[in-house]
Amino acid sequence: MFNLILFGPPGSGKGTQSEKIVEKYGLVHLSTGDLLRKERQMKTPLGIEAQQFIDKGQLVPDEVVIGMISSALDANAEARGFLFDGFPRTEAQAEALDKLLELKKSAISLVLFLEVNEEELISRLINRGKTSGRSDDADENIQRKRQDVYKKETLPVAAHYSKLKKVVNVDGMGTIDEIFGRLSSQIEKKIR
Ligand code: B4P
Repeated sequence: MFNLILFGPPGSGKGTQSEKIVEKYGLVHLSTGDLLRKERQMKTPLGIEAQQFIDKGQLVPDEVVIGMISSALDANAEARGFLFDGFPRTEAQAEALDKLLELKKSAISLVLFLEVNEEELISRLINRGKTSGRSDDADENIQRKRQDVYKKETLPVAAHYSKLKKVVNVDGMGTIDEIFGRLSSQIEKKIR
């Protein structure tokens, strides 16, 4: 199994690049952001609870997202590999993911870390907000809050996988195709 984490701050292009990666390499795409937005659309209790955190630029509680990922892994037992997009976002989530994969006699193969400077991130998200209709894209204060939460709660995930020598940093500035080329070459080094 080839299990990839696409890592990076909010707005670094994880969702954008994930679509291209899953199409090229046949992985199952698991985006906790997409899963949470689906729950909200369906107005499930989980979706309604999660939205209160998302609207403030905060993370949704660990047990909620870990439960969602655990069910998604079980629902795709035949997958040749997974692309985790926006997950794990805390150290507790990373530890839980490692355990879930271990139960499947598997592990994370590679973490690709998209590096983008903060001003570019804010500008991309403000732009996305013009058409996305997403409450968490609505204003710059929420964007800045999300970047702060990322630094405090999510960056330790990179340290967790760095200790296991699984992280490769990738320049996330440039055109979508240029960045996809850089990501693909790292994936191919690993699967070859
Ligand atoms: P997510 O849905 O994961 O989204 P994101 O971090 O905002 O964006 P992403 O990095 O995917 O950027 P995109 O490709 O869209 O999270 C939303 C919220 O859900 C979180 O804040 C949190 O509250 C909650 N949540 C999700 N997962 C969670 C978890 N595990 N634990 C707890 N809470 C969780 O790109 C951004 C924009 O830039 C787009 O408009 C795109 O078109 C543009 N763009 C992309 N690449 C570009 C490029 N190269 N040049 C110019 N523009 C580019």
